[in-house]
Amino acid sequence: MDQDTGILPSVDLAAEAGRSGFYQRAGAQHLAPLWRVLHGLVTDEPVTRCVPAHWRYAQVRPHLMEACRLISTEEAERRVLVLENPGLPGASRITQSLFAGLQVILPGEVAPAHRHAASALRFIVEGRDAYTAVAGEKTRMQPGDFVITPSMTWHDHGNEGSAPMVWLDGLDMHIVNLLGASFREGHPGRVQAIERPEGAAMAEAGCNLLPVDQVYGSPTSPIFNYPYERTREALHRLSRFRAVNAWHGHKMRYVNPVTGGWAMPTMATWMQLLPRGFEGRPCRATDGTVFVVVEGRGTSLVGGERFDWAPHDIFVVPSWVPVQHSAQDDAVLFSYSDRAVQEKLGLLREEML
Ligand code: GTQ
Ligand code: FE2
Repeated sequence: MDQDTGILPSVDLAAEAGRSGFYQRAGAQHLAPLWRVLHGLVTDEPVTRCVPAHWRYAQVRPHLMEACRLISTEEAERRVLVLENPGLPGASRITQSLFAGLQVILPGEVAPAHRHAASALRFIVEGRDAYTAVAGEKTRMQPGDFVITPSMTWHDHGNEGSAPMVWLDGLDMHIVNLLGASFREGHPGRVQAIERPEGAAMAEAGCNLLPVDQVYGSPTSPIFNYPYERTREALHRLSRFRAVNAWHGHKMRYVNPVTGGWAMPTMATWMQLLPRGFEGRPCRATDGTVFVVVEGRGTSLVGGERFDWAPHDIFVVPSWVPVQHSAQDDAVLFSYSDRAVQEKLGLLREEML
């Protein structure tokens, strides 16, 4: 099959040349022959230009710091370096469907309030005590925390700490844009009004209890900060009594306590502990997945590529490419993908190899 046109090799090239006038006349009426593109549109297996890729934090960080010298959060709105999949340059995609970027905010800086239809996740990489305010409530963010900005909620960020703060932004805007459903608004003020005390969401939804009189309308978890302290404790505790999964190590999914489903309607999120010496078996799935190394060193084989990773590194596994992880130390990996969407649409396929 021809990669560009999707045309089958069975097509008679001389006859095809004889049809060129027809193609031109039909084209003038905005009509195109499906037979020239069919097999590129409906592929036998997932086809994506997205390739396996690895960003070493040691090589990324100097660029984040240089960006801090070159532009303020005020001017940039968000000071973010986009993690561009090398197979999709200029597309602001790390996988076929998802965005990833590293955002940096310096002590005293504010990233002004706005809201949009796209949902965002934040995974904290470095620094302490910067806050994000979401829908009238602030949360202070620490390394390893998983923080959610639901669709159309006002959000602003600020660094009240004493060191630069870096986090990974994961957004679903390419899914929103595919559907033609994007909206965005700037807040009239620089920051939104704070209407709830810090910790309100955690008390209401993060303690295995829900208020009896609360009505839930949003598909997003009411918990908007899943602190690493608690995630880490759970992983280490369960690793002491629970059998390790041969593919995933000890892998937990972040859940919405109201529904038991994913914490976000579009993006699935996980945290996994690979015990020291773990040698995982390969698996593949249709959801291209972004991994962030939280702790430890190890190696992931992604298709034919070998990624030797260290804390704060990021790597991506494209759709349907086999991956297998091994760990030198006790290692912890955060990950996210579009699995929440694929499951809802009945599209997810997974193979344990
Ligand atoms: O922090 O609000 O990386 O709206 C991209 C879009 C971050 C944010 C991004 C955003 C944000
Ligand atoms: Fe935003």
